[in-house]
Amino acid sequence: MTHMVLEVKESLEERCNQILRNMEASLTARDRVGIQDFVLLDPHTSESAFLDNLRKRFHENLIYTYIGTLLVSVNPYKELDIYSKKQMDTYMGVNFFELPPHIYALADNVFRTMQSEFNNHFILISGESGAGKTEASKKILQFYAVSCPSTKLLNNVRDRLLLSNPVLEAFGNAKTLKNDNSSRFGKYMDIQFDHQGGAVGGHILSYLLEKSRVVHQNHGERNFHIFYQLVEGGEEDLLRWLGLERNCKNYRYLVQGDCAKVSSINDKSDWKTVRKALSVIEFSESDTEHLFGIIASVLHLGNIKFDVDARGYATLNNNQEMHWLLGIPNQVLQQGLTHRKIEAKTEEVFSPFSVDHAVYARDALAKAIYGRTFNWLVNKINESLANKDSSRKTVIGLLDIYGFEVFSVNSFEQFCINYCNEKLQQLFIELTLKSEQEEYEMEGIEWEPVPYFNNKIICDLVEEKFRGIISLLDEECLRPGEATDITFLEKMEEKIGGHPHFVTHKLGDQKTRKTLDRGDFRLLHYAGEVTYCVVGFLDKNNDLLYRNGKEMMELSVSLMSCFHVIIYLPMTFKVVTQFKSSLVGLTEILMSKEPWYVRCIKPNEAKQPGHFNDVLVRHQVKYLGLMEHLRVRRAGFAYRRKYEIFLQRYKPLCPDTWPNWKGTAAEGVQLLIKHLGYKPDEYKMGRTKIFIRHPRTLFATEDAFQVCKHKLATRIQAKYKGF
Ligand code: AOV
Ligand code: MG
Repeated sequence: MTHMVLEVKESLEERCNQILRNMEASLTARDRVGIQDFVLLDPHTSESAFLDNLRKRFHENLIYTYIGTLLVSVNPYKELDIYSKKQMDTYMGVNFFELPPHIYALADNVFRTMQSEFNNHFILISGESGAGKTEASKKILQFYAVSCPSTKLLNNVRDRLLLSNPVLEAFGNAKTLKNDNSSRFGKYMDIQFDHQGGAVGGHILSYLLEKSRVVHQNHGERNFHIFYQLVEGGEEDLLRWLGLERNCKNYRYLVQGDCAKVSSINDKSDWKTVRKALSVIEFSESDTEHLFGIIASVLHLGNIKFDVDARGYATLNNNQEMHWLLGIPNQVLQQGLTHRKIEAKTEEVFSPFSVDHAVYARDALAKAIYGRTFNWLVNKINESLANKDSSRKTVIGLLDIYGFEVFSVNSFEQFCINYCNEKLQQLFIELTLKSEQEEYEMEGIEWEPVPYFNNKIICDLVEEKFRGIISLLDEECLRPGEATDITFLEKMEEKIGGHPHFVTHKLGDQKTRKTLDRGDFRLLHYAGEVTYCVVGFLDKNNDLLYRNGKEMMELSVSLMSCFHVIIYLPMTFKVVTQFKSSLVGLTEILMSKEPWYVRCIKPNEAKQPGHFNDVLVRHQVKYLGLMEHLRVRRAGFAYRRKYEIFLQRYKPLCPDTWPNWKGTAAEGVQLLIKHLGYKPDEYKMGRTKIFIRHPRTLFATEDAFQVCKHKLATRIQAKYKGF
C-alpha cells in the first residue's frame, strides 16, 4: 500500500507541474492572445488592463476569458468555428484550466462536479439585451446533448430537450431594436440526469411574457416570430384553411413596427424547423391545428374594424374576418366585442362600447389568448420532457432571461425586465461578493474586505412593502375611475421622492442633471439610468380583460379543445406583483443549488463583428461587478470543501488516513495534504472547511485520486480472479 501511495504522490507532482507548464505556456503567448484567466493578470490590475485583455482576445476571436471559474463571454456577432463536435470531444472530461477557456469547459466542469458530488447546480447567464445569453444557453444544452451517455430512449429525451428551443423561441422571441432574436420571456430550464449521467428529462419555467407585443410594436420592431413564420412559410392548404393570405402587410398586428422582413431572419426555413420540432415534442395533428388556428385567429382579430353608429357607439360590420375567430358563435362575438356585460342584481345589462373602448377590448382579448396559448405550450413541452421514473436525479438548471434594456422610450415592459435584472444582480452579489466574504469571516480566515456596490437599495425601492414602486402601483390600480398614470406618478413623488435612485421632473434632477418630462420618472439602475414614461402603467398592470372577453374564450371551440380546462383568469392579482412573487420563487430554486456564472458582454450597439467599443464594454465591466469579482477571487480561494467531504474522497491517497481514519476530519485532512505536499500558501484551514487557493492544486489531487482508484480496482480484480 505504501508503495502505491508513493507512486500516487509522484504522479501528483507530475500533474501539478504539467498544469503549471500549460499555464506558463499560455503566459508566454500573452502578448498576442492576452491572458485566459484574469486571475493571472498583475495583482494590481486596473480596469484599463482588464479591458485591454478583453479587447486583445476579442480581436483574435477569443471571446471567452475566465475569472477563476466564472466565464466572461463577448458576443462576436459572427459565426466562429469553435462549436463543432470535435471541439466538444476535446473539452469532454478535461480539467477546466488545461484548455483555452470555452463555454464547453464550463458545461463539462459543472457536469463532472454534479456527477462526483451528486448534487444540484445552476448556471446563471446574464448580460444586457443582445449580449449573447440565449446563444450561450443553447451551446450548453447542445454540449450536454452530445456529451452525455446515450441510449435509444435517452436520444428521444435529448431530441426533445434540443427541439423545445426553436418552438419556445418562435412563440416567445421577437426582433427588437437591440436584438433580432430578443427573448421576450424569462426562461429557467432544469435538465435532469440519472446516476450514470444520462439526460433523462427536463422542466421549464417561464416568466412574464411581454404580451403587449401581440397588439403593438414600436418602430423597427416585430411581433413574435411565429406570426411571420406562419404567414411566410405556412403550407398553401394550411393558409387557405386558416383564411390567411401570404402577405404580412395585410395584418395590422404585424406591421406597426414597419419591418416585417428582417435580413438576418429566414421565416420560411424557421417555420419548417418549428413544424418538425412540434412533432418531435409530441404535438398531435389536432393540437397543431388548434395551435395555428389560434395564431391565425389573433391575426384576424387584429383586423377587425369598428364603425360608429348613430349614437356614437361601436358597431361591427359584417366582417370578413369573423369566420375564423376561434369557433366562437358569431353573435356572441359581435356582442362581446362591442358591449360590456355588467351584472346587476337580477339581470345582465349590456352597456355599449365607444370605438376606442371596443379596440381596447379587442386588443385585450388578443393578448389574453396569446398569453394563455404560450403557457399551454410550455405545459405541453413539460409533459413531453417529464421523466416518470422516480429514482433520484440530479439537475443542472440553465437561467436565460431578457437582458437589461434601455430604449429612447421605456415603458412598463422595460420596468419589469430591468427590475428582473436587478434581482438577478442581487442574487449574484449575494452568492459571490457577499457570502464569499462572509464565509471567510465565519471560518476565521484572515481577509481584507473588498468594497462593492450593493444594488439591494434599488431592489428595495421597487419592491418594499407599502412604499416600494410595485406597492404604490398596485394601490393605484385598486382605485378605478379615480387613479390615473399621473396620480401614480404623484404618489411616487410623495412617498419615495427622496430616494437617491429615483428622479422626476418635479423633484428637479440634481441627481443626474438631465431634464425630464412631466410624465416621466427615472430610475438609477445598477446598469445605468433609465427614464420610464408613466403612460400605460396602470392599464398594463391591471391587464384587464372584460368579463365578456373571458366568456368568449370559454365559448371558443378552438381554445377549449386546446386547453381542455375552464380558463381561469384571476382578476385581482396585478401583473407586476405576480411577477415579483414568481421571481421570489425562482430565487429560492436557485439558492438551493450550486451556482456557476456566465457573464455576457455586448461589444457594440450596431450588432457588427470586429467592433469593440471601449466605452460600452467598460460600462458593462463596471456594472457587472467583474473587477470586484476578480479582486475577491484573486485574494481568495477558488475552492473550498467541508473537511468530511474532502477526507472521504481523498483518504485513499495517504497511508495514515486509509482505510479508516479515527481522528477528527480536520486532523485527517491535515495529514492528507501534508502527505500530498501542499505548499503553505496554497491552502488555509478554516473552522469547518479546507480552502484551496488555485483550482490546479485540486485538479492534480483529483487526477491522483482517479489513478489510485483505477489501481485499486485492478488490484481487487486480480485478487479475486481465482474465486
Ligand atoms: P441575448 O439573449 O443576450 O439578448 P442573444 O443570445 O440572442 O442575446 O444574441 C444576440 C445575437 O448575437 C445572436 O442572434 C447572434 O447573432 C449573436 N451571437 C451571440 N452569441 C454568439 C456566439 N457565441 N457566436 C456567434 N454569434 C453570437 V435578449 O434575449 O435581447 O436579453 O433579451
Ligand atoms: Mg435572449
